[in-house]
Amino acid sequence: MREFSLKEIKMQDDFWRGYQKLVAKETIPYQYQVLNDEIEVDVQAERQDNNLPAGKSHALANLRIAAGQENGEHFGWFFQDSDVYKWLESLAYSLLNQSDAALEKLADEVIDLIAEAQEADGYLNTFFQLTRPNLKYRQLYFSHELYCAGHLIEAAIAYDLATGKTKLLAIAEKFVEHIAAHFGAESQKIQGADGHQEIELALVRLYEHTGNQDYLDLADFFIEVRGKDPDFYAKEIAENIELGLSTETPLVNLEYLQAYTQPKYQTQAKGHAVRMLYMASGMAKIAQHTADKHLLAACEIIWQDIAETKMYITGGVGSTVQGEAFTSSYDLPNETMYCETCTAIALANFSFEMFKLTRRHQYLETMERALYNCVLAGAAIDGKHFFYVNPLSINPDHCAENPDLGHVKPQRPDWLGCACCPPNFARTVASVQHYFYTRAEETLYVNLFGASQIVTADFQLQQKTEFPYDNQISLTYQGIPQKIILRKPSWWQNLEVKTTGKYREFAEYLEFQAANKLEIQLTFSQPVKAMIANPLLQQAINQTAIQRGPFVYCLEEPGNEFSVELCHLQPENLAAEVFETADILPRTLNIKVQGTASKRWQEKLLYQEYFKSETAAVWHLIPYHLWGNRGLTKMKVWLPLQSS
Ligand code: FUB
Ligand code: ZN
Repeated sequence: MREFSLKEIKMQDDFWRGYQKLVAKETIPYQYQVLNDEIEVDVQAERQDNNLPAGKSHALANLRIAAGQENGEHFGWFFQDSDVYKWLESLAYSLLNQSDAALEKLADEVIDLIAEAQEADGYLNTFFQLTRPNLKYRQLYFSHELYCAGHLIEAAIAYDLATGKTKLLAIAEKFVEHIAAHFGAESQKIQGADGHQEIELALVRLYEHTGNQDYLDLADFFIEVRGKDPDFYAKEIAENIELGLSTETPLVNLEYLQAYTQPKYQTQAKGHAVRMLYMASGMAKIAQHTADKHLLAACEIIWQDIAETKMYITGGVGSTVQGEAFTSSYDLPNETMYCETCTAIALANFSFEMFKLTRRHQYLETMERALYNCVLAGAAIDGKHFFYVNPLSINPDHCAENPDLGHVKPQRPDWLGCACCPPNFARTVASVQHYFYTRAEETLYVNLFGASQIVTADFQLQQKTEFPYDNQISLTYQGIPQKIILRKPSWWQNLEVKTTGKYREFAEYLEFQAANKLEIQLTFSQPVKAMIANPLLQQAINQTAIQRGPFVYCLEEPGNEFSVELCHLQPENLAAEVFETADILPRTLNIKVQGTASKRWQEKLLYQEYFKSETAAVWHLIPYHLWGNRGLTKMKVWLPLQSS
């Protein structure tokens, strides 16, 4: 199965296209100003730790210093360059959605700067160039040299696609040449992998873009070499000391780096969550091209471990700030969680790659959950404020006082010292259409819903719908005869299908046979669902989360008479009402449910003997991704069940 080119699909809906316009108009110009330190913004450290870089981005300044255009020192994280690359990638996708000469000019200038910063031999990483040039590729236990290279590659592919300009691609390929000269199976080359996965999936994308098999082989090498020699990092540290290149003697956590064994033997999601998921996406992409059964089996079992035991209902993952990591199964704390925006992006990607690999629809459900909830929560509706971690329950007072919540921000900051999430959000939204449709042989897959159009050399498909605001979809197909497989999401009910052709209905999809023309009309309902968790997930025990369509809902203070902690719901008697407002987004689907409010708060006592004391209450819920857009507020996703 393969993706369509982003040139072939256009979003036309209010929802995603609305977000894409916001990204083009507000987010991309704003992010440039931040990366260029040209506006006063509050750049916060991602958690309470005075040693972390904060106060400014300096990402473009680092490149200017490396290019010899400016004097100064490197500032920020050792992967600060990747912020610029992800910004460029989002800009490129945005140009595909709508041309913008001013943005394109800005991108060309940044690309010229990157070219100047690149060393003559192809190496490019401002942190190592400016702070420790003799340790290039020698501190892989933490280094993000290849992570940054991966983001450079992804940006270069996007910019080539959008503009046909190949300067950035040439920079990226020259860097890859340098990497290939230093890493590889040959004994004289480095037999280890970078501290943060990303190069693997990017190299497969480069292979897909250029057809150069060497890139696929190099991607495969990086997956194969990780964890092959679990002592690799200890040896590199010892060698640096021996050669007098460094005195650093860090303790390397192999689980954190997914380097405790080779990825193909891994059976659980362990360690740093984004690293894990970027690696798994790379593995799935390689398996698509090599049919490697070991990689496929590992991907399937890792995905299952996540989706069945380690994923929040919002599609975020990562249960602890310590190592930004997965913990054990069924450990999903709602207040101290990590749920970094990047994890949801990575989970959507991994799930999509698994769908392309196996054609199994379960992957699309998870991809959709991540996209419509945790990913979108990553940015405010002004497109200029960003969450790094995405709580499912918050009390701003607790955040202010409790050091264990130092990473949980009650409001989206202007920017972050570790700014991986904001441009990741932008590139994901700007390219969201690539998740909507896929193709294999003579089959077209419709994966997601939203007004959009595909135009290729051999067919056209128009999806007309007001979804998510309405419950009807019409599809008009014209082109070569082919099968159309339309996903049936788990949240559809009362489906009615009308078509000018024949179709068969399966549990998870509808299959149509299109001659040269086909019309399909679907009507369905999106009932308000009271979700419950597996009882092994004790952090959600005796609670319910409200979901409608792909959206998980939450309670926050505005619009509610009682404090959110007092809410109790009885799923059988929700009497839910869905209503559209212009409260947050111009079109927001809110939900009103009947429930009760505990009156025990009237007592001053902290503890007392049980007594039943509830009063009827109407609760107003909003889509989770929109929380935190109306000032400082408490917020909750999981709501206690009313005692009977
Ligand atoms: O290390 C690069 C990125 O920064 C990771 O993916 C995030 O988790 C954050 O640590
Ligand atoms: Zn991030």
